[in-house]
Amino acid sequence: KVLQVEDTIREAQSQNAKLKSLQEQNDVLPKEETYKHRARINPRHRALERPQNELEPSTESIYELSIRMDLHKQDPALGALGTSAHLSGEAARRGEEIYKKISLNQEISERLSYNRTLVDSRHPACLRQTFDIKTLPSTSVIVIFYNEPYSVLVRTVHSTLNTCNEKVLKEIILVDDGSTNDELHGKLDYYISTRIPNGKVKVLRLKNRLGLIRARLAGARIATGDVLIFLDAHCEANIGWCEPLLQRIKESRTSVLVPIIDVIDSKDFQYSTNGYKSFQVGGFEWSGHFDWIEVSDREKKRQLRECDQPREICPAYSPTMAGGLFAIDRRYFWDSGSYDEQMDGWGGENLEMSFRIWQCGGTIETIPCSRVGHVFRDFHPYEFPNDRDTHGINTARMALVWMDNYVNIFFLHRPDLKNHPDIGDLTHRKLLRKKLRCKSFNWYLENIYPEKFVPTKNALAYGQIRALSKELCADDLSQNNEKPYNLGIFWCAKKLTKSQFFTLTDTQVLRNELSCATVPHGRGDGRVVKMVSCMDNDDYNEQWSYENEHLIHLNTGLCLDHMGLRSSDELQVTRCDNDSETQRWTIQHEKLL
Ligand code: UD2
Ligand code: MN
Repeated sequence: KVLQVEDTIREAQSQNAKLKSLQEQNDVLPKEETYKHRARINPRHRALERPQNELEPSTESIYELSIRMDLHKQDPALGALGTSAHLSGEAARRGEEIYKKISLNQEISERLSYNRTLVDSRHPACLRQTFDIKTLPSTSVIVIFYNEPYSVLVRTVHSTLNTCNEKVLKEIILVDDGSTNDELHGKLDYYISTRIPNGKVKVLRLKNRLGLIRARLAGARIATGDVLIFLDAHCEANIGWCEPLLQRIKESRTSVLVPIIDVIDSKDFQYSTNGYKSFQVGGFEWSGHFDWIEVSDREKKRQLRECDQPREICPAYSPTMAGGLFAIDRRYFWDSGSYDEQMDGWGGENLEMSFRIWQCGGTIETIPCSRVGHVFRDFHPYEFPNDRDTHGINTARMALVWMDNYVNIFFLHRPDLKNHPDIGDLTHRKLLRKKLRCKSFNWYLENIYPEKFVPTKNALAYGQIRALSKELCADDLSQNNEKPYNLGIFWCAKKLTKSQFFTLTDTQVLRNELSCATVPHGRGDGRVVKMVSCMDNDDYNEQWSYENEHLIHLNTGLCLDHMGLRSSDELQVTRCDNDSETQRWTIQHEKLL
């Protein structure tokens, strides 16, 4: 059966291609072709109102056929309730092949129902919440896309329609950011007009690719709902996710809200949650990247103070947001500065909005009773405009406007971006900051994210840790800091970079942004130095002292030693020896020493 379907699909595709080339050659269709395809159109769909001449009837029939084939290919049992899906044989091979190209198993996506069910992953207390639908603000859901696989995008639309109360869901606006993939044009329009007939789904087509930031702005400009909800084009919204967002905005117009983002596996489409007991909120790294952090004890206390629901379902203040999935009052979106329109491509807009909202009087909150799945991919399936690092350039724009003198820490981590010619003019955004009378970045750090480690603050020394020769430097060898790793050594970079950035704090902890240097228990004098996740309280992190160019681990009394790289490119501690050249280190910026 599957093979038959595939044959028909292949036939439809080849017809499509033939038709296209015919259209290109003559700009009209030969009579018998028109006739043949017209015969296959379902009269019910032809009767639907549609602007005249929008689509050639014969092209429609190809779409109709192709859409039916799509539906035929789907297996309602596959991936039901968000379970993982597996293929075998030829299909499995095709899945792996496409995965290598776009970091998403499109073959599986095409076989999952557009309306697949998910397990309700909310905290039980969420089920007791009630909403007065009549008084909730309405919403426009905005989904931008650039060459997303068609089935993934359509599932995003269906899951939204299935889960967001139709009384509050005013419209779904799909913004096509200049996709070049044919399926996303005529076929998508045809699908929407024939399968989603209530007119709630609109497509805004941008002639050229404008990048994620300007595409979202274009969608927001035509939106009419009271609240804007942005979603990526590869999401599956879970039951009851809409109302809690709208309810909170009704109570607090300047709150920008994010759902809990559940993970849809890009290989097998398994929808997984981390349970409902805990979830993470947004943080950032000094290199300008978003990261996930635990809800702090400080924040838990605030929740208990300020919210009369069970704490687990209370809004949780989030220092930043991931950026793709959030709800914001439409007028507040514009009043608070929307986005920096000069940001190109992808990246950086999320931290910009996060810092701006907090510094200018709003809040960013995770709403635990709202859960939406998102396909996290290992790499971007698309190229960046002019092959530029738009994430870096956009982040530099953000940092120069919002981070005050902390911008220097950002540039210490990203020397490549300092004075980058593409950063462009910032007058507008600086004016905005003035106009909105926003608070300082120091205020943000002290009040919104006091747990954030500031590498130059309360530091005895920071920067590169250089061996005597000054050619070799301590280096995290780009380990991801999620697991413990051995501290390494590498050629010193000409400019300070993230992997060689260490701090000796005034509490004598030797660390980088996330990990602290320790020496594992054991005997003997040659021992590796392990970097492990720092404890919040420095009383529990191991201490080091810096004396006469030696870095001494206090618990063991041993000295940091690169041993002339004799054994490996990992650093060790050995018995301190004043004559040893391999135990002598200088730290780039010594303060208070
Ligand atoms: C995350 C965000 C994403 C965005 C990004 C930083 C989540 C889950 N995702 O990356 O929304 O904030 O960080 O910029 O928080 N797209 C376009 N035009 C382009 C490039 C992308 O329309 O030129 C679309 C793309 O089809 C997708 C959306 O923008 O729907 C986000 O892109 P992504 O999914 O590649 O970003 P992601 O999730 O890695
Ligand atoms: Mn995404």
